[in-house]
Amino acid sequence: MTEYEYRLPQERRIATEFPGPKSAALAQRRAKVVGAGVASTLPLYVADADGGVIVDVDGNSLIDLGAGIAVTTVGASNPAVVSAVQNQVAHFTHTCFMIAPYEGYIEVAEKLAELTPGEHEKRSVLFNSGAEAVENAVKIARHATGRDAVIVFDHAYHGRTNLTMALTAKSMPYKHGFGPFAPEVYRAPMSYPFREGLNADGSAITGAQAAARAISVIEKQVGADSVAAVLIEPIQGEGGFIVPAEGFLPALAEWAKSNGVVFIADEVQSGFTRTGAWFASEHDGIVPDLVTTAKGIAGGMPLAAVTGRADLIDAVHPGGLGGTYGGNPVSCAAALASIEQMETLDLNSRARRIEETVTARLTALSKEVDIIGEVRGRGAMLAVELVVSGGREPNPDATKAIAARALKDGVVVLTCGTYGNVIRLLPPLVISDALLDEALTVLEDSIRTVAQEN
Ligand code: PLZ
Repeated sequence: MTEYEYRLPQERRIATEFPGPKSAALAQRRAKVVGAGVASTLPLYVADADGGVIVDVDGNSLIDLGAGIAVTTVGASNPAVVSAVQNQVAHFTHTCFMIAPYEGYIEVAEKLAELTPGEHEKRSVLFNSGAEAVENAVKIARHATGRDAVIVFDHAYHGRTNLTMALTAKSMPYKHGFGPFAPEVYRAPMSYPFREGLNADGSAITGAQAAARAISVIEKQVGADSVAAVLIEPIQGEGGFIVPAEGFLPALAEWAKSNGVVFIADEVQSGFTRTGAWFASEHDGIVPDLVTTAKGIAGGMPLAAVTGRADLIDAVHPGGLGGTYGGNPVSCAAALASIEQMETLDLNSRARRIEETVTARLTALSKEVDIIGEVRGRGAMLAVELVVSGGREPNPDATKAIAARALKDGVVVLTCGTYGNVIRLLPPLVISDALLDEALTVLEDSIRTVAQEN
């Protein structure tokens, strides 16, 4: 990585018990006014964040391996983003692109056309959140095809709004008690190599076989000519950082193409250099018809997009897509600065370096302890799936215990997975090598300790 100037000391510093007195006081105030349905992973309240650290109100400095769920790829206070935002707010915070348009929105759309997979003519529409982008991709696909059905997959996560809850697989906590859900959503089996059975002859199920299985469900239960879209995360995020078997995504994309079905890649979590490529779709050589993006796109400011084939997106009548804040000028300025930072700091290479370091260390550890089922992922979207000693049974208790121990020692790691048994690593890509190494040592110690207790 070329030079990145850190504002805060890049260090792990434990100043108090967790939570410290100021965080404890904030927790008390929070309980009286903030809805209980919003849960926080950390018991600490943030005062500052930069590079690879989060500093709390009591002066603790934690190493951040979560990046606010894959958002602060360029850092939580990247100087280029800060200055672009400051400059933009000093001019105008909002005019509403649907009322009085501005250049920043167009520039972001130009960048999206350049960076997303494929050389075809593209259009983009900007929104505020990942869920909103996914909803709009479905709107576009339905409008363009005149069909209703949307195919999603086991373990999928696409958001918390009514339609995206229907698209999301996991009931607790995302859907439980929140129905009824939007209709015409059908779920197909995913390719999940670690949890897949083997063929009768003991060979692993290939991506092509897993795709054939999914396609058969779609054709038998829905019918190809009713399907508007196949919607999939090229690497599943909340569902467990599941990397499908090679060939799965290309076979699905091919089937979609030959059946007039819109193939939507949800790259909200995997996009924008996270996996060592601009988009995770590139690893599988697929060119989606539509791509949804959010999170990493704007360095922490809320922005999301649907980008894709001009003929599909332009099929929608003028006025059919929009929203008051979609493509807010401050978020657009932040996005342009973030993307420029990804380019100048070459964060794709950085993500691949992080993959090498982390994978080597955790794979070595997996030979030493027997609760690591699999180490997987791409770039800086990496995961450890935890199992009951020696087998494949999910081990959510060990997972929670490991994350809690790491936190106690000043390292923030997030968990995920349908079975709650996956530790995921999503560091800001500007984290220093030294800090990443230190965080890995803490994580390894936590895993070793928990493995001994199991
Ligand atoms: N699609 C692939 O990962 C958001 C959500 C965490 P929003 N993932 C983190 C939580 O518990 O709410 C996500 C995603 C993929 C869509 C979304 C939704 O993005 O910006 O949270 O709406």
